[in-house]
Amino acid sequence: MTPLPLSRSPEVSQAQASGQPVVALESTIITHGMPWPENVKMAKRVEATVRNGGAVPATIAVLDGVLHIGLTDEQLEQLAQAKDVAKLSRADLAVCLAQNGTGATTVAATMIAASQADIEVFATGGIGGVHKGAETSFDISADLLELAQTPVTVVAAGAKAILDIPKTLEVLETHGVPVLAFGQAEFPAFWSRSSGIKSPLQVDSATEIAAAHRMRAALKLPGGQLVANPIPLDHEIPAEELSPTIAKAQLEADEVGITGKEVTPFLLQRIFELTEGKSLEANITLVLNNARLASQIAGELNKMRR
Ligand code: PSU
Ligand code: MN
Repeated sequence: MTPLPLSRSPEVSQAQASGQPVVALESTIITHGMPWPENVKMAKRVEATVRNGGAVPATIAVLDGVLHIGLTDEQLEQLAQAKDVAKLSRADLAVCLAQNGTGATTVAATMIAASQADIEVFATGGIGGVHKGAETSFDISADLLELAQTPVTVVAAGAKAILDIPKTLEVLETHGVPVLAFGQAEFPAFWSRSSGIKSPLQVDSATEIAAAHRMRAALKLPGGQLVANPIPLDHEIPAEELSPTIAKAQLEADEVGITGKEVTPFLLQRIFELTEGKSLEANITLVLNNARLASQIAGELNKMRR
């Protein structure tokens, strides 16, 4: 069989050899989710937060045909500044590796890589979901189907208002993905703690999340879990405040005819521009908050037998 060109950073190799907890981090949030230079600052702060939480960060990306599990600061800087980096989801990963290409991994592709590298927990900001108007566009992120088949617990801040939250939850339910709101009954909506929609499930500690992860394996169920961690109170932006901006960005996307994998990056960028950075600041805060929780979960998982 063709061997997988996978390379762990020395820090990640050492952590795994000595049984320390590791948290996976994605790279599309760096290349397509935030503008330079805030993107690289965010990436480094997230890594520092994971270390402070007692775990080792593994930022994942494909560089020149190698699937990297953990990047050096130099690799991170290069990726964050590079123009036209490919956005790699499940469909693109093998082709990029085979062509010796370079690309940033989405939630779906990062889950695949994490699982290959024996990493069980992954922190990000927002996952992809079912877009508004999906009944005609069929735009449903591959992230949702990945959660149904790859055994990684993903910590995100719920779903963005660029997505249709009820439809996103329906698809997750259909595919048997546990959706766990952390510390509250409501499913959080990324920039705000409330969405007006009850979460399918609630958990109140990292220990419970880790135990549920292990129990899923005991049941021999494929797939992971989605932990929906609400943004810290002092940073939330009320839904009413952002909704005209989101509607405007969406209208523009339709007018320009944006489709496929360009939809999410286009909307994110326009929303950052239209809010003059306010949404970006909140976005960074919630990623850090998710990194903190993911480190705790990784620590708890380490205490439990596989
Ligand atoms: N949502 C965000 N920030 C992001 C993304 C989503 O708030 O950076 C990125 C993630 O990498 C996610 C991807 O996996 O977009 C989903 O893209 P799509 O909707 O094309 O599947
Ligand atoms: Mn899509």
